Amino acid sequence: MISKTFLSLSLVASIVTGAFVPKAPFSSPPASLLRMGADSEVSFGDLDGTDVRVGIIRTRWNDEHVSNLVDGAKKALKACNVTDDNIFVTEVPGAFELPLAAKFLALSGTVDAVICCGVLIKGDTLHFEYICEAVSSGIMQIGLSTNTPTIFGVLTCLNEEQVIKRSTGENNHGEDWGSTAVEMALLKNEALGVTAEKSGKMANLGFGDAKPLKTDTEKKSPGFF
Ligand code: RBF
Repeated sequence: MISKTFLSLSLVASIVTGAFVPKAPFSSPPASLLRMGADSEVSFGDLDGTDVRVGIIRTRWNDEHVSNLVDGAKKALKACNVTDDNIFVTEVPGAFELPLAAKFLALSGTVDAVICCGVLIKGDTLHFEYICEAVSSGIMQIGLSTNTPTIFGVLTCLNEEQVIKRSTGENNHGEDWGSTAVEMALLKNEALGVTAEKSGKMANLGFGDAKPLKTDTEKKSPGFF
């Protein structure tokens, strides 16, 4: 009952503000603009992250592998025009600490997206299972509760060989995470009707003719996030 009411309110608020108008089917960028991610499982359009600020939170556990992933993420951010000044890197001890640090960073309001970067390798005990579950659901919750796109940049592998395959060379998953962070930051801005500071343009990610919200009342409309 409560969730039905909430959904109806969200829908009404979205229609009233006119800011969140999904197109069906979602338009995809022309093939010429597509860049393939690591292992070619996902493709990305032409993302302009000129005004996007990204926080990377990385673990010291599995330091070497995580550094490779962070390098991959930075490479993709730069390919999307994110400037060095707009990339912030913070460390935490292990993956279990990632969600809370992501929450602090998201609440600081200083970034448009957060990438949580770590590597979990299965050992002989049940720690792996507990930490994987806690970290993945924790990171999801931070995105949903703070409205800051929070990227799950954590490899959960059975052994080091699997980690190396996914964190080096052409198959560095960090690159996907960098592009995903920019896409989600732009998508959030588009959904909220925020135009890019420099170009004054809206990203074209499928939310239709989003118009900037005009009044504080519209911005605080119940049910809209
Ligand atoms: N943190 C990681 O980021 N990756 C790991 O593979 C990892 N393995 C762990 C295995 C054990 C047995 C323990 C006790 C901790 C491990 N941690 C790992 C650290 C964990 O994420 C966290 O930093 C600590 O549990 C402190 O909260």
